[in-house]
Amino acid sequence: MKMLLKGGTVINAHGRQIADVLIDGERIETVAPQLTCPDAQIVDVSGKLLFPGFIDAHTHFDLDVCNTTTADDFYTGGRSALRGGTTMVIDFACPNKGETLQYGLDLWHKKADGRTACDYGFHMTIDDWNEGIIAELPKMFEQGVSSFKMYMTYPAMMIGDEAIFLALRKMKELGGIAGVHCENAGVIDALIKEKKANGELSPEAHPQCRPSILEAEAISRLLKMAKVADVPVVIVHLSSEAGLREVRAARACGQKVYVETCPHYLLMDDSLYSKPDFEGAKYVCAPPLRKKLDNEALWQALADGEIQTVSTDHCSFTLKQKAAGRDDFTKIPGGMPGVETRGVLLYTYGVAAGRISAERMVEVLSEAPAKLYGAFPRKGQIAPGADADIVVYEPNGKTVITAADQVANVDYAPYEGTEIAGHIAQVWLRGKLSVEEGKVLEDRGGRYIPRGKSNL
Ligand code: DUC
Ligand code: ZN
Repeated sequence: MKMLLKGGTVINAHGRQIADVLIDGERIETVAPQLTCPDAQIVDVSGKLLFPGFIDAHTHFDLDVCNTTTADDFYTGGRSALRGGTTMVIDFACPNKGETLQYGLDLWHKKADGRTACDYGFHMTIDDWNEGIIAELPKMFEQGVSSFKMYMTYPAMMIGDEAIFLALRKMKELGGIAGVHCENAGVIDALIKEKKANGELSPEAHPQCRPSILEAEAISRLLKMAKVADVPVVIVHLSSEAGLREVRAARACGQKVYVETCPHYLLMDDSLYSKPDFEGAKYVCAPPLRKKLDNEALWQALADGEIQTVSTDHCSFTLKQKAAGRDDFTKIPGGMPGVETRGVLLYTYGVAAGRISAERMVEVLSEAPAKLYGAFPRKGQIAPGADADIVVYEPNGKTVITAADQVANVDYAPYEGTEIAGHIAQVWLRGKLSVEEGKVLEDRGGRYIPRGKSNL
């Protein structure tokens, strides 16, 4: 069955045109003005903006963490993502220390296969380092996993500088790319002990134990290790101007560094941790929210091309789960929901607010993650041959974000009451109308997308 989306403005990362999009099955056949095709079903999208399906390269669905499990699994998280215009997520498969990578990958397939609304891939978390894991790395590539994650904090997952360095060398040898969570674990632990000794146990203490300079220190250390290993790296969820300065310094010396940030580091600040009645817990995540000056520095960096991608770090917990830390902020599970609102927030506060162009939005939400994580040209663009993943955006009118409206399995919305410019009218996933006016029509249509090597 052919579909012809007629009269919209097609926006790719490097330009826009008023054009019709002819879809044949799962793929885009032609993009051109005034197309006719007698055997196609016509869909009028005049006046709408057509974006390539968004890719969220940083989600945590169905993750056991902090003595609990994230509120969103692949079913609820996938629906939430798709409703927000995200047609592909790349989630972090996460074996425990002592388990094999293959066990972790098989487990993530079990969690996701047949029950996810959007397409998906997996990064592999390297939270252990031994001969077995080294031997398994090439097998990950054979199964479509070309990107890896390492942590410089969290005892359950961190592996230390020596192992990080050796893993980076392996990335160089195998052509993989690693994203790293950069925070200084030791100093954070010391600051937490001080806070506890002083009886400072509310969410307000959380950002004070994780100052931005400790993100900057870890970024600097990582980048120096990557320099010696002679390999590009990704700084995931960059939160601060201090961290950005370290990236600039490395780039000035010729190093290749990719940077991801998240909507919450662009739009929210640490004053939220002081909200009364334990409300600050809603915003506990790591790295923590920073200052308004950091928000502005990151927006500028996004506009200037210093930041390549915007993902969500979607790691959702209900208020009941957050309440585990009512008497001790270190027990608040860290993370927030985000997949459902990333696109509309970027459109509203980026494009409609005049901070970035719609093309730049497409670059950071679609094309760059597709290229960085080896899914381009199949994903990340509206072009002949690509998967027909299309977000049909109505730019007129206003909508409001509320927890009551969202399909994520969470009983609060970090952006509750925020007014949005326009709304997502339709989402097409591989040629199938899968969301219409907020209603998710296809619950389990997502497919595993094996990825090749990074080509950004
Ligand atoms: N940060 C969070 O806030 N949650 C999940 C993992 C992470 O790095
Ligand atoms: Zn994360």
